[in-house]
Amino acid sequence: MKLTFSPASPFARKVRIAAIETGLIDRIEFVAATVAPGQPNDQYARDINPLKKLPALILDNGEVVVDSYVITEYLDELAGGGKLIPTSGPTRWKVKSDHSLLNGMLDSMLLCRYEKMVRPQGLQWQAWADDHWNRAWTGMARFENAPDVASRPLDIVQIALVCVLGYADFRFADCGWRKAYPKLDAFHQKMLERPSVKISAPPAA
Ligand SMILES: N[C@@H](CCC(=O)N[C@@H](CS)C(=O)NCC(=O)O)C(=O)O
Repeated sequence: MKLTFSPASPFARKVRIAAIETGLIDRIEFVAATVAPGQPNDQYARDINPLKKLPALILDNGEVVVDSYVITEYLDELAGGGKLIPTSGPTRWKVKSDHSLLNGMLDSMLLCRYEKMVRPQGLQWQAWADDHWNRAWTGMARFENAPDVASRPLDIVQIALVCVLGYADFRFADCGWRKAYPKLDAFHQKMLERPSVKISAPPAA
C-alpha cells in the first residue's frame, strides 16, 4: 500500500500514528505529495483524489481510499478490527462523533492557515479567519472538559486530539493553548511518551 503524505499535514500524521499503533506501518510506503488550494494539482486530482487532498491510501489492487478517518478505519479493520475505533455500541458513536469534531477543528485551523499563507493579501478576510480559529479554540475547550478522553485506552479520538494540539504548536505557536487548557497540556505530554506520537511530530515551523 502507498500513502500520499506530507510531514506538515495533521491528517496524514493521524494515519501515520494509526499505522504504527496497529502494527501496519511496514506495509505502507509513504509517498511525499504536495497539494495546496489555488494550484492545479491536475495529476493528483485525476489519478488519486479529485478533491485534491491528502492523505490518500492507494491499495495494492489500485483502489484508492480517501479521508484520514476512512483510511484509519480501513487500517483498523485490516489489523483485526476494534483497536482504534469501537466496532459497535454507544462508544462507537461517541468516538466517531468526537473524531468528527476534531477533524472539523483541523479543517478550521487549516483554513486559517490557507487564508493567511495562500489567499492573496487584498482578498483576505480577517473576521472569517477569526471565526474559524474560534471554532478550533472552542473545540479545545470541549476536550479540556472531557476527562474520560485522556483516561481511555488509545483510540482515534486521542490520536486526532494530539494531532490538533501538535498542529496548534506547529502553525499557531503563540496561541497559548497550554496556558488556557492545562489538562490538554498534560494529555499531550503523556501522549508524547508514545514513539508513534513522538516520531510523527511536525517538523520545526
Ligand atoms: N477530510 C480530509 C482533510 C484532508 C486535508 O484537508 N488535507 C490537506 C493537507 S493537511 C490538504 O490536502 N489540503 C489541500 C487542499 O485543500 O487543497 C481528511 O481527513 O483526510
